[in-house]
Order: sequence, then C-alpha cells, then structure tokens
Amino acid sequence: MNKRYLKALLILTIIVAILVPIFIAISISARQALREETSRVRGYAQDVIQRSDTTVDQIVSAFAELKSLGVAPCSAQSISVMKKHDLSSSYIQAVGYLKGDRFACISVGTEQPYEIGPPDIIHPEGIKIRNNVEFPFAKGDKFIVVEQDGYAAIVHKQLPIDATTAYNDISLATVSKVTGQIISSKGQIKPAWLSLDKLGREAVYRDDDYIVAVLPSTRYRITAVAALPISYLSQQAKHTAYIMAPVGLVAGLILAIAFYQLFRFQQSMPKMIRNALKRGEFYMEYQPVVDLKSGRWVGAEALIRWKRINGESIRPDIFIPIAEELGIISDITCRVIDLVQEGCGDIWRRFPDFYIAINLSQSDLHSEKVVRHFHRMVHDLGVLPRNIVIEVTERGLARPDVAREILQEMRKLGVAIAIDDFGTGYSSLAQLETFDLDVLKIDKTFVDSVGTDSTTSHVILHIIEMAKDLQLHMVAEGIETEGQAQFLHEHGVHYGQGWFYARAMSIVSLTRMLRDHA
Ligand code: G
Ligand code: G
Ligand code: MN
Repeated sequence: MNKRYLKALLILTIIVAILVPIFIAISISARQALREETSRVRGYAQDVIQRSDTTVDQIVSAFAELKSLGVAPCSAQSISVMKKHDLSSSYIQAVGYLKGDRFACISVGTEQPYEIGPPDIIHPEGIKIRNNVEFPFAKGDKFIVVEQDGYAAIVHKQLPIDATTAYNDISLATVSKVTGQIISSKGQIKPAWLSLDKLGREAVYRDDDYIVAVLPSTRYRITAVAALPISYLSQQAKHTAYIMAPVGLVAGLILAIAFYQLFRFQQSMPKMIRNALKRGEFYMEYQPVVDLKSGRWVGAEALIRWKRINGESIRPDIFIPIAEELGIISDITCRVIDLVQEGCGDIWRRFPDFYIAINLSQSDLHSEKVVRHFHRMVHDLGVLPRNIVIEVTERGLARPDVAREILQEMRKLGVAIAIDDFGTGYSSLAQLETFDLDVLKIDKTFVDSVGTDSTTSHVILHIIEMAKDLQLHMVAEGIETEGQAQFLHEHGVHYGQGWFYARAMSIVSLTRMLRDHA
C-alpha cells in the first residue's frame, strides 16, 4: 500500500468512525422515542375514553332512575332525585328537564327557565347533544348538555378531556362515532382525523407531523382522539445527537491514533528490519520433533525470534508477512540459514542423524540468493542430506513452475522437502502429486480436532491416508495432549511436535537436552 492511499483511508476511517456512532444513536433514539410517544399518545386516548365512558354511565343511571319514578318530570320528587344525582355523580354538574330548547326545571335550583338553543349532535335512540352551552349562573364556562326524552345532564366541557399531560400542545378530543362531530376538544384537531371510517377502529398512525391515536368506546357511540406533534421526536433526536457527537468524536480520535500508529509502524518496518539485520537482533529457537513411538528427538524446527534493543519482542507472525510484502524476506531467510549453520554445527557433529527444519517463504523459492546460501551451508558443514529439511507452505507452491525448478535443485543438494500447514491452503491433491515431496506436516487445527466431534475431526484421517498414498513421512504439529499423540500414533503418524513434548528452546537448551537424553 502506498502512502497516499493509506492517508486517504485513514481520513475516511476517522470520518466514518465519528459519524457512524452518531447516526446509529440518533436512529436508535428516534425509534425508541417514536415507540414511547406512540404508547403515550395511546395512553391519553385511553384516559379520555375512560372518563367519557364513566360520564355516560352516570348519565344513563340518572335518566333511568328519573324515568322509573313515573311522576311528572318537574315534580318535587323528581327534582329531589335530580339533586341526588347532581351531588353524588362525580362527572355530572347538574340534571334537569327540557321542554324544547328550554329548561323547565334544573337541579341547581333556580326557577328561571334557560334557553339553550337547538342540539348540535343527534344520535339514534333520541340522544341529543349540545356541546357549547353557557349558563348565566356560571358565566365563562362551557358545558355539554346530554338530553334523552327531555331529561338532560349537564357536564363541564373540559371534563372528559381533562387528562393531565406532559405536553401543552397535545390535542385531545371526544368525537361522535355516528356523525364525526366533536363533542369537546383541546388543541388542534384536523378534520382528516375525524372521518367516520377512521373513528370506528382503534389505531395509532402518523399523519404528516402528528402521531394520532384513535380509541373508540366499546360501550358508547363516542371515540377518543389524541394527537402529538412529531416535532417532539426530532427534538429528542437532536438532544441525543448533542450527547453522541462527542462520543463519536472520541471514538474517531482513538481509532485515528490507532490507525496512525499502525501506519507509522508499517512505514518504519523496512528500516526496523534492516536495522535488526545489521544489529543482529534476530536469533533462533528450536522446537523438537519427536518419534511418537519411542519419544526420541529426531530433529527440530528452527523458528526465528526478534528481540529489539529496547527489549520489545516482535512475533514472526507479525514481521514475516510484512517482510514478505516488502520484498526483504530473503534477507531474513539468509540470516536464518546463517544462524542455523552457526548454531547447529556442534549438534550435527555429535548427533549425525539429527535434522533441522527451516521455514521458507513463498518468494524464497524464487530467490537465487537463498539457494546459494543453502549450497554454502551444505558445502561448509559437510552435512548429510538427511540433516536439513525445508518447510514450504502451500502458498509457497502457488506458482508451481518456478517453485518446482528450485525445489528440484534443492533436492539435488540432498535437502528434504516438507509441506507445512497442510490443509489450510488451497492446493489440491492432484497438484501436490506433481511435486517431489518428502514430508507432510499436519496442521495444528487438525490435531486440535482429534477427539472432538467437529467436522474437521474426520479430515485428519483423510490427510493421513493421502500422505500414505503419496508415501510421505508425516509430522503432526501442535500436539498438546497424550490422547492426541496416541491417536496419531495409532493411525500411523510417526512424528510429531507440540507443547506436550517440548516448546521452542534456545540452541543451548536443545544441545544440553539432546546430550542428557543420549
Ligand atoms: O513458533 P512461532 O510462533 O514463531 O511461529 C509463528 C509463525 O512464523 C509460524 O507460521 C512459522 O512457520 C513462522 N516462522 C517461524 N520462523 C520462521 C522463519 O524463519 N521463516 C519463515 N518464513 N517463517 C517462520
Ligand atoms: O506454521 P508453523 O508450523 O511453522 O508454526 C508453528 C507455530 O506453532 C509456532 O508459533 C509455535 O510456537 C506453535 N506451536 C508449536 N507447538 C504448539 C503447541 O503444542 N500448541 C500451540 N498452541 N502452539 C504450538
Ligand atoms: Mn513450520
């Protein structure tokens, strides 16, 4: 990756890192707010319809008693029943009897007849509603008068919609289900909300900039409507954005710093590696390869280690891929060969059968320099062909023609060739057959699956069969338990390495332990 591309990517990442949390928070809070507001609006509608139902209950029971008296509607007995309901009904202000549009008598006990005008709403069964009545004894207040067969109940107009609300601009209304006319209301009520088809069914819907809840009474011909402007929601979202913006900013900054560090690390890598080669910061460790039957150490895999002067250790899984990408891996590999030659001479003199395995990267197989280094080591040490194994990964064989040529040259030298991490790449059996290989290393992932019932646990048996068909020696990697070792041994795998036997160790430890074993 070049510098400008990385910088653009860096800036893009920061912008995304800042915006994404804000966006997510806003959309979550908007949805949450919508849900809350919806249930709140429905709650108000419920409150309104409950009050309305109770009011009508009280009116129905007052009228029923008055009618059942069987006396003149304005007789003393009738008026005393009116007074009783007036006082005992929490929602009824007064009860009276109408002749036409005029009160003939009324429970609030004044003799004057009141003219209240014609009904505004007429329901079946002779129910007549006047929804905007004023009385001289309560000037300024508006009342609803509900009339049936001349008997009339007076209700304060604000009563059914007197729900205590957290918002000033909530709209509330009780509406006739029969005619769609408003009985009482508060706030803005759009005519569109009052179409008869809408009033018959319970619903919560969004209309332009309002959330509207419609709740018909199950007992009377009245529907409650409640509505809340949606601007409350966007206010809430804005509020969340103000809180989330700094969070997004901090997240973005942290990411930016992390990215920048990585960027600098990447940029400084070539120099760091060259310095490491110059200063001799690389050294080798060796992980023994064991004969699974006897437990004897037959060889060891050379594994590179990097400890910087400042004490920091960098793992090969980090710097090897970077070195490969930078095209400086062959310098590292040549150093590995030098270090092995330098460190293992003594071992080879004492244990002439012991082998050392060296890992090669893909591009090492195209490097004349690496091949020359091997030549020199074999020549200088006079090691036997069986003393050196090179491990190539499946990826290393990606360009088969070039790889095959170099591998053949190595083989002429007498070096054995192992395929490493087998099963983790894409090479096919057919392709594998075209190479002259000696050893197949069974990857740790397959060894891990031994004794489990994962699907991979069957694959290892196929790999073993295949290796036998191709007449390859097998080395199983990453053995951690006795069970795994036993399973592998029983299925014809002769060699293994792993923490169950030994971890990678210094050349000094390896030499000493080999001597002790012998
Ligand atoms: O044991 P360790 O954690 O070091 O191994 C990590 C990875 O680095 C393994 O995949 C191993 O094959 C790789 N590796 C270790 N040493 C070398 C080396 O000298 N050359 C190459 N190309 N890879 C190595
Ligand atoms: O890819 P290669 O096989 O070269 O890598 C060997 C890697 O496996 C090294 O990182 C080495 O430290 C690690 N290793 C070796 N034996 C074991 C083991 O028994 N358990 C685990 N977890 N890692 C192991
Ligand atoms: Mn290896």
